[in-house]
Amino acid sequence: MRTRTKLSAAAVGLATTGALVLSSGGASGHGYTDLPVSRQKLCQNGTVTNCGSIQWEPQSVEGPKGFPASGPADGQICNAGLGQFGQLSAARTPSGGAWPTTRVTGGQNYTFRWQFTAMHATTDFKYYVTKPGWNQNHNLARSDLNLTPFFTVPYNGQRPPSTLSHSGRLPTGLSGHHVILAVWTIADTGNAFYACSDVTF
Ligand SMILES: [Cu+2]
Repeated sequence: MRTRTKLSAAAVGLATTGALVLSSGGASGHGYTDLPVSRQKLCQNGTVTNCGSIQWEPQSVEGPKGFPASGPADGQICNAGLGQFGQLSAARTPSGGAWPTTRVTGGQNYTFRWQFTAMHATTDFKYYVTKPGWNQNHNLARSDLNLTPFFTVPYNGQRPPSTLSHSGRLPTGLSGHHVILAVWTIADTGNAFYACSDVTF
């Protein structure tokens, strides 16, 4: 399911049959958040340019599960530790600008949404947010985050629909630019999917 595998499979598929490309696509499907819009989605839809290969596969930000005790290393949380998607963890976009933000209101419910290209058996969804005074000038790290999720959706090993929305209350006491980290933990593999969304409270 790593990109290298998929790229080589796709290359073989181009040289041989379309069926191989199709089976490769099926095996590599996963998911990402689009509400609030995630960095990988901003790269995919062209709002943020020069992101590299993530623009072709915003669903592929997959890394070890177990955050925050384990999971991707500090500075690589938003790219799930995958070097080819490193742009996602940078404090600024590839062109040096600020990541576009979604406006949200603390203390109110927000409807988070995932888009899935494969509906894996799911342990849960967890949402984290940066702390007041977080360091906005380096790659996101655990020290920037409140490591207690503000919203958890247990899923008991079920498979989600292709689009999943759930409503959770945003924390109070935050203002200005923050990052929401969404983590989709898979029940039957060692992996989870990571999505960082920039918001303005
Ligand atoms: Cu998958």
